[in-house]
Amino acid sequence: MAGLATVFGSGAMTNSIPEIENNDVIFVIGSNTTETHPIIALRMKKAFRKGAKIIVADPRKINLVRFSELWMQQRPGTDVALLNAIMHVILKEKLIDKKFIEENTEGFEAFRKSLAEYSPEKAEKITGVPKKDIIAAARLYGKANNPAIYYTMGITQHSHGTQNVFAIANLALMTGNLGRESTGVNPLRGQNNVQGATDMGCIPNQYPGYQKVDIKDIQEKFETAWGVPLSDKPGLTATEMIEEAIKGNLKSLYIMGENPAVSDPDINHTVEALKKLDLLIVQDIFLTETAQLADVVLPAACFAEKDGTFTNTERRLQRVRQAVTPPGDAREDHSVLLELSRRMGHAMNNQSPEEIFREICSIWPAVAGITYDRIDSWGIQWPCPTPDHPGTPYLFKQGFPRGKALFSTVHYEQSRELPDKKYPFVLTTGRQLFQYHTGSMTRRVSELDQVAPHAYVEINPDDAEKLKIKNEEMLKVSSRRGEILIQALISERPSKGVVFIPFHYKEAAANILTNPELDPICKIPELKVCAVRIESAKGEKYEKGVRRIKKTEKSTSV
Ligand SMILES: Nc1nc2c(c(=O)[nH]1)N[C@H]1C(S)=C(S)[C@@H](COP(=O)(O)OP(=O)(O)OC[C@H]3O[C@@H](n4cnc5c(=O)[nH]c(N)nc54)[C@H](O)[C@@H]3O)O[C@H]1N2
Ligand SMILES: Nc1nc2c(c(=O)[nH]1)N[C@H]1C(S)=C(S)[C@@H](COP(=O)(O)OP(=O)(O)OC[C@H]3O[C@@H](n4cnc5c(=O)[nH]c(N)nc54)[C@H](O)[C@@H]3O)O[C@H]1N2
Ligand SMILES: [Mo]
Repeated sequence: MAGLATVFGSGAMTNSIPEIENNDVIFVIGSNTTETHPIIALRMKKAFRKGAKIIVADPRKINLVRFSELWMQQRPGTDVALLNAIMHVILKEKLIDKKFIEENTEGFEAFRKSLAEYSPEKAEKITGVPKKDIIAAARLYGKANNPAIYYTMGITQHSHGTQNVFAIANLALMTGNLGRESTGVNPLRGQNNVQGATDMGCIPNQYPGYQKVDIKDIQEKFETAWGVPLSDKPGLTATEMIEEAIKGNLKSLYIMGENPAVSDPDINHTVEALKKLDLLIVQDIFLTETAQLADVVLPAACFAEKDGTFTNTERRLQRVRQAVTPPGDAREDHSVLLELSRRMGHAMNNQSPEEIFREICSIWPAVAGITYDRIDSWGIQWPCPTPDHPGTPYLFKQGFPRGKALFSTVHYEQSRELPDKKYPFVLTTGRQLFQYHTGSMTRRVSELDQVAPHAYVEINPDDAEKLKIKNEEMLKVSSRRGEILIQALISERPSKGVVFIPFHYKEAAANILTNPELDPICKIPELKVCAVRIESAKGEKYEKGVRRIKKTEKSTSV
């Protein structure tokens, strides 16, 4: 998948946001778009009013289901089986784009054969989605002129997340829905500037612009640009660092703008790892749960207090301008880094955000044509290689980076922890509209606290009846790693046997329960599937806003 994976690895949308309006089929899989990307969801609704048909594949009855032609409620963790069966039907009903496959792709034969075993009947057994709906989805997507796929964490946060993404890429490739306007494979990026962070090499094996650290020419290019010798060894991913800290191999850690003591899976384990470090430095705008464990806290300025650029989910570089001055000792992140570097004996030349931006454009060819002047009033989408280039709304118009796109053969694998007698429910975790991640920012806003004041576990009415649970009753939810106290929210959203907890609330942190198993390729944790037990919490003490950490039998840190 080399060619496509480079781009999907960057997680950018292949196509742009305005193009959504002209999709005739919108396939949303594992994205609660109306709550997590509400502006993009507005475009989807606009397309819907223009006649687009929406297919939703999500284990929960999310808001977008109301607008959908078809909703497939798969069991969490079964997307490969679902997607392969959709492709099985597309193949059988001759809805593939033969010309596109011949001209633009490789590996079709092996891929075609791999689909044989994924009949809709078999997929129904694995996924719980009725055969007729799988066939209907294949026909809707396969016959559309401008269909696009939108996905997010429901697809990636699995021990087989990479396989899920490959399956999605296969679906777009076999139907020729890449490299054209209003089509594509579109992962919606989560944070305002996570695209920019990835573009800038906040990945252990790449320098800015997806340039690999272990390629000699690239190593030399960056050594010349920066005037320092550089290592050719890929570093560790964030999740691997926790393991190395536990083993005692990682001695110090500098965390900027993350709160892993609440956002990492199996928090008991994470906190133990952070405590084991010789030196923990945390640079944040607030004294978070992670910062409280630090030896040194560096106060940072927030987005409204600094200059620079943010790059959004459609690869658009945009200017950010300082609106207010930072409070107290808080400083812009880049100036803290410059000062640290100077004190450690390496004074950097580039000081202002604009100078740093010029350096970026000089070492990453895809943005070589962009200047502060050009993005003064409106951003530009990379690639933009020359000063007269208008930017690129959608990728692959002129073919794929590796020449031909490669089909991958992917097979269904079960999630690592499945329900059993002791832990009979599947827990899936995620977000809701009114809170953001670990709540370190949003839970300080009293208006948001009024609408979304506490954690809850969504549970299907049939399950609630069986367990004699009343709405809003306090429950104890436990997994092999820990337990939390949390209110019941009886809801038709999850199916029987599946429960959902938003991970925003430290006093009932979903991540005390989650499974830290990783996808072997991209090292993302399996945050969307683990096994839990649900009981009444009678006699247990619960305090709003007070962190409660309790281990159970097999927390990996015990
Ligand atoms: N309000 C708000 N918005 C946010 C954020 C926030 O914290 N709050 N965070 C931002 C960030 S960083 C991100 S990454 C995005 C994430 O955005 P999303 O990925 O949309 O958010 P999630 O709630 O994590 O999960 C999405 C959906 O995946 C479904 N799901 C669970 N298990 C599975 C499965 O096995 N297969 C499939 N196909 N679906 C499954 C869930 O039911 C859920 O509806 O949101 C961004 N936007
Ligand atoms: N169970 C479960 N866990 C999950 C997920 C899930 O779906 N389920 N989703 C995962 C995903 S996709 C994500 S993205 C993570 C998010 O996890 P985190 O990134 O750890 O969560 P945030 O609360 O967004 O933490 C960001 C921190 O940055 C600080 N900050 C804000 N602006 C600035 C700034 O300008 N400079 C500096 N230095 N700091 C700043 C904030 O105060 C905050 O403490 O959670 C992951 N964890
Ligand atoms: Mo995210």
